[in-house]
This record gives sequence, structure tokens and C-alpha cells, in this order.
Amino acid sequence: MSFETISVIGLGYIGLPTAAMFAAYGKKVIGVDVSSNTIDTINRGEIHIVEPELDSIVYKAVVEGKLKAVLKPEPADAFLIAVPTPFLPIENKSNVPEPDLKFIQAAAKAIAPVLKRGDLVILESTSPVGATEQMADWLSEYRKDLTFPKTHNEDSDIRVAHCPERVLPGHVVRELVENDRVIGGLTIKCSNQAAELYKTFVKGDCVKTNVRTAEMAKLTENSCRDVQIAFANELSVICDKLDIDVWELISLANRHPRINILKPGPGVGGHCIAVDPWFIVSKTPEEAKIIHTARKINDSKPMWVVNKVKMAVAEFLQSNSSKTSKEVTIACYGLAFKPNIDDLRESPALDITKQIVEFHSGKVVAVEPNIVALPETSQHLELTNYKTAIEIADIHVILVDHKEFLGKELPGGIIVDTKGVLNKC
Ligand code: SAJ
Repeated sequence: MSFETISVIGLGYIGLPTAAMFAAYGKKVIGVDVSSNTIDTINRGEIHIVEPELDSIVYKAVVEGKLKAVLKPEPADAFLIAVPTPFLPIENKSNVPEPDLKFIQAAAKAIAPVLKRGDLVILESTSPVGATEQMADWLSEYRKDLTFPKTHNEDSDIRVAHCPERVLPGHVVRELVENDRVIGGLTIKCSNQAAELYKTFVKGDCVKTNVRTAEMAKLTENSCRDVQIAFANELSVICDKLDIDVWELISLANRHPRINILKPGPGVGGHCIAVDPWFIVSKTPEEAKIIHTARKINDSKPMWVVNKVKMAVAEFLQSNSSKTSKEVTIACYGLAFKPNIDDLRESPALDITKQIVEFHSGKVVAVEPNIVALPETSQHLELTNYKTAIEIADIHVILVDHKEFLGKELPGGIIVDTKGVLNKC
């Protein structure tokens, strides 16, 4: 089976780089997205997301006629679905969010009319266990004239597999090529075909397994990181209570040959680590005890930081009795969800800053070297530069360890350092 035309459904942070990479390696690629803005941008050879090196790859692919973006799916030999898998609003008593597969269902519905015998459909979106089988059921519902692995095993007309993306934002272009891929087909033939397809550009191993293991592997990777970060965050709270410098503590413990503690911070952000563990918890709530607890620990960290800032304001007013809280200026350093990127989505730093703006009657400024304007929702917050912030602020809240903050002059006043930036000076 050779795949000449590949269709990628969902041209976001994963879909667009994947589409561009197939095009760069000679495939004809049809990208599909529901946003006409996205389609127009890509067809101009431009990109709508921030990802190093991606712009030139997309530009070349579009100019050479290898990549085009459309609103409505067209026939192809393989379809890769890379759409979001968000949560449903919490309605259950246990406060555990349930995954919402509506975008996967919509993608299945959209590609169903153009599916033909011999096509391969791969779900790339990070999904709860069982989602790929569910997607295949939806496809078979929409195309009763075609056969699927559930009923026809290796003889099915359509092959279906799950191949979760595992790339790190900011390093997507390199990691797409170098990382190993886990490939879980609904049957062995499905796995083999999917592996053959990824071998177009993947230099890492394409390791084959069954579909549920592939789904669980991705959730396991991100849950493992979440649990490890929760351990670090819990240590930071314990150390604060016991008046121990957590950064020194961790660096000492990490001198042990078999210990590698991650870094505490203001909480866990982004679309992946703070989301994926819930897919395990919602499926197996009785069993997923550590994973659930880790989520709660990491989710509670922003509020802990906000309380620290409240305490800092009280401390400042106590030692500056002539001032009122309206005259106290707070500077927040970093708004992105992790260092050296401009991505503010699901950022604990932004969330904390907004909460400070809400409770504090005085001025609040933010320093975020990776953006030029604040999001529209950040009312009463002022964007400024590092130099101005250290001059004007009475309380400094360090929320992200951007490279611009390391090794800099120590600000005067009270410092709430959630990232151990000061220890790296
Ligand atoms: N964080 C800490 N302490 C640490 C490391 C991270 O507090 O020691 C925080 C970060 O500040 C950030 C959050 O965790 O708020 C997540 O950042 P991250 O760099 O750990 O991960 P993501 O969300 O950018 O990307 C992860 C990666 N997964 C793993 O490393 C296991 C990536 O490989 C996945 O492809 C991606 O999720 C995804 O799409 O699922």
C-alpha cells in the first residue's frame, strides 16, 4: 500500500506541523480545518501558530503545491485526525471532568463521505482509552457500505489506528522527526500500514502495539510527568512551612544517583499535562488514586501562590504603616505557561496574575518578554519591561523562569519566587 495523498483534519499545533512534514517529504497533503481564517493563512504560505522553523516549511510546501488547506475534506489515501479533545463542563459530584469527543465525532462525520475502500484513518488526538474504537464505530455508522475492523478484522475495507502525538511545543519540528512513535492499530494490518505511513518522515522507531495500549501510553506519559511535578509542588509547600529552601533541597536530593526530582512552580499549565490525567481518572475513578491526587495538588498551587501574595501585601503594609494597599505596586514576572514561549493558554501564571488584579486595590504590572500585547481579558493589568518593574514595584511575584529573568539584578522589596529564579542568579 502506498500513500500518495494524505489528509490531516485539524490544522492546529499538531495537525499543521504534521501536514507540513508529510508535504516536505514529498506527499501530496490536503489539510482540513473548520476555520476559514486558518485556511486562508495557510494557503498564503503563512502560519497562524508560533512554532520555530514551521513557517519556512509551510511556505515551501504551499509554494511547491504539496500542501493546500480546505474547509471540506477531499478524497485521500490516509486521514490523520488531530482535533482537540477538551472536557465537558463538570456536572458529576466527584468533580472529575469527563472528556468531550465531539470534535472527533465531527471529524469522522466530515471525512465519512469521501472514504473509499483501502483508506487508513488514524486518530492522533490525545484521547481516553476506547476513543479510537468509538471513532471507528461512528465511521461505520456513517458509511454502512464500507466494512471496518470490528466486524471484518484484517479483511476490512477501512483500516483504523491510534498514533498519539508526543512532541514538545517549541521543539515540534525536530521532535516530529526524531521521537519514537507508538502505533496502535485495531488489527495488525492497521498497525503495519500506519507504521509504514509514519516512516515517511519519522527517524525514530515506530513501535507497534494494540489500540488501547497506544491510547493509554500517551495518557501515562503525561500523567507520569504530572505526578512528578505534583511531588515537587508538594515539597515546595512543605518546605515553605518548615522554612527550608526547596531549591537547595531538591538540588541536594538530586545528587543521589537514582533521584531526579522535577521543579516546583506556580501550577501546571498547557493543554496536555493538566488535561490528560483526567482521561484516566474519569475512566477508572476508584483505581486512579495517585493520578487524581496529583491533579488536585497541581491545580491547588495557583491559589497557594495567590495567598502568598496576599500575605506579602500584609507584611509590606505592616512595615510601611504610612502606606495604604492602594499605594502598593505588585509586579508579576512571566505570564506564559512555561519558560521561553509566548503561549498563555491554560497558564497558571496568567491565572494568578488575574487573581492578584482582582483582589489588589493598587497597581499591578506584568513583565512578559515573549508577547507584545496583553490578552483582551486582562483588564487593569499593565504590560511593562523588567527594568521598569523592578524600579516601581514593592512586591515582586516571579511566575515563570524565562531566560530574560535569570542572572538579573535582584529587585528590592518583597519577593514571592515560585520558580527559584533567584537561586539561579
Ligand atoms: N512544569 C513544572 N515543573 C517541571 C516541568 C514542567 O512545573 O519540572 C510545568 C510547566 O511549567 C508547564 C507544565 O508543567 O506549566 C507542562 O509543561 P511541560 O514542558 O512538562 O509539557 P508540555 O505540556 O509543554 O508538553 C507535554 C510533553 N509531555 C511530556 O513531557 C511527558 C510533550 O512531550 C507532549 O507531546 C505534550 O505534553 C502533549 O501534547 O501531550
